[in-house]
Amino acid sequence: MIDKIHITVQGGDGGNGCESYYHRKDKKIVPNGGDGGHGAQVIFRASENAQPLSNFRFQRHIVAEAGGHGGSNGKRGRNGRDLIVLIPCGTRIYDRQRGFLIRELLMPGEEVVVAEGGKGGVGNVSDKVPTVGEKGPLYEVEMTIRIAADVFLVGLPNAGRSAILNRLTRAHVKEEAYPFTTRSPELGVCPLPEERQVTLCDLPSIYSASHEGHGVGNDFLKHLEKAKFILFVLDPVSEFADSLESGLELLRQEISIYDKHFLEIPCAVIVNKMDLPEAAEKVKAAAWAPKVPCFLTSAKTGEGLESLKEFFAKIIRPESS
Ligand SMILES: Nc1nc2c(ncn2[C@@H]2O[C@H](COP(=O)(O)OP(=O)(O)OP(=O)(O)O)[C@@H](O)[C@H]2O)c(=O)[nH]1
Ligand SMILES: [Mg+2]
Repeated sequence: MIDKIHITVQGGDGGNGCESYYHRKDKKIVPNGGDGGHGAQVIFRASENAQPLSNFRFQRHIVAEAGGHGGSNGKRGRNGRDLIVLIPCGTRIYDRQRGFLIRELLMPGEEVVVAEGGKGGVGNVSDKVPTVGEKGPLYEVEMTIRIAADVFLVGLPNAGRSAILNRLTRAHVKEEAYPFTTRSPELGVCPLPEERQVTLCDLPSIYSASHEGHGVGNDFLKHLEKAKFILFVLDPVSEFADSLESGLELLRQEISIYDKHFLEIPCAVIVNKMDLPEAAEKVKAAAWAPKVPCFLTSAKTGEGLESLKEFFAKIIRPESS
């Protein structure tokens, strides 16, 4: 899933002013060139029916309509028609060159002018000096979106997050026996009783050096800003942590480095791979009891996944499903 895209946005060029003369019967020459029309602006509008950000890959340069050129007899060129670009609600729009946030559009119908149109040129009517229209300004824009899922799966590499997402939803995310398979957030919808559902998001893995940019980095943690719930997925036989406790502590530490408020998001723990005898033994020996709800699961056999769904039904209120 693409959550960030770079594009260029350009306002429409202004139309040129016209230089023309009217030869009167009394031999007098009267300048009568009209002004050029103004170029159109590019307006981004939030909409629930907008295409996903990924579709902008096929439309990297957005340009608004140019203004018409002025004509003789003082005829003014027409103004370009503004270009409305629908973008998903929750998109943040940044000016990349000047490095600031232009706006975050949250609610449907909210809009912002991203590129203004160039002014139309002046015609030579009334002896003015004719000018060409202004070029529409060009901006390099970055759009990012926060994923609005109910539950985010956070874990060390290879813990089985993607496997759990695939078992609970109809997602077909790649699961492999090596770490860092998932490189961008993946979504799936898990059906619950009474026609309810919960949206799950599998985030790429984090480990002790994620905040230094290693692995897949930690930029994707921005999506936790909208998280209602975090499920920490732990692997008892992980090579990235000595124990379940230290694994959870490492995950909590990494998310708090990104934003300490993330520690306040309600959470639960999944101890996965319970079908492996060595995992089951380690869990038994550790006799660890985290302070938050804990589920013992196996994405391979399906163990514990029904209890997890029952838990989702409790934590996700009907109106938000
Ligand atoms: N035995 C067993 N293997 C599992 C289980 N869950 C996942 N696996 C395996 O563990 C490996 C990693 O699973 P993934 O789902 O790709 O793990 P991930 O947490 O998404 O890992 P990355 O995205 O690569 O960081 C795969 O080979 C899975 O088949 C489980 O419950 N039991
Ligand atoms: Mg994965």
